[in-house]
Amino acid sequence: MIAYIGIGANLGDALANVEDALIRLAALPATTLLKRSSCWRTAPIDSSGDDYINAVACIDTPLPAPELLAALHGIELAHGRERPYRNAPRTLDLDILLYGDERIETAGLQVPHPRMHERAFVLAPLLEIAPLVNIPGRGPAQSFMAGVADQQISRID
Ligand code: A4P
Ligand code: MG
Repeated sequence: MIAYIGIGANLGDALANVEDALIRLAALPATTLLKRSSCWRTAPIDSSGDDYINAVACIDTPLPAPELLAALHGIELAHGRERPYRNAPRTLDLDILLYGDERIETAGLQVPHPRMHERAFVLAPLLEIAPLVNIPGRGPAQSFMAGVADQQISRID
């Protein structure tokens, strides 16, 4: 299955944490890292602390979505992720943005990620590697960029 993973960090060496997450994603069982975006520096949205580093990865994985989520939690834990409160600053956050064209609505997992279309820190790196990608149930990711134009983001060369 082709899946898109959102990566974010704003604690510790955020850039290094994001780069390490990409290495660990590529090392998941039978999984291939097909594409990765640049790293982007982004102002916190509904969150506090330093600017975030965000990126998006495209992987091909045989892992079912719940197992992929568990694997992502394992990578977060390897980076000492703590969850003192919702949207707290974090060493590493990994979200399943898209899982093929599936729509998943369970207690522990919602895909497409329910807020991805409202966030420049997701849309800009996603469109960098998948300009034509569709958000199931919502439409082309590209069509949401105008609505987030006020959010501060910059690509890191
Ligand atoms: N969960 C449900 N669906 C998913 C999914 N598709 N992918 C559950 C990953 N997890 C999913 O997440 C809470 C629970 O969501 C998990 O237990 C999982 O079962 P979390 O990672 O523990 O907490 P969180 O990240 O604080 O919550 P959430 O809802 O993921 O937050 P958001 O909405 O993703 O926002 N600003 C900038 N600039 N950059 C950022 O990366 N990130 C956030 C987090 C806020 N502001 C930001 C950024
Ligand atoms: Mg999260």
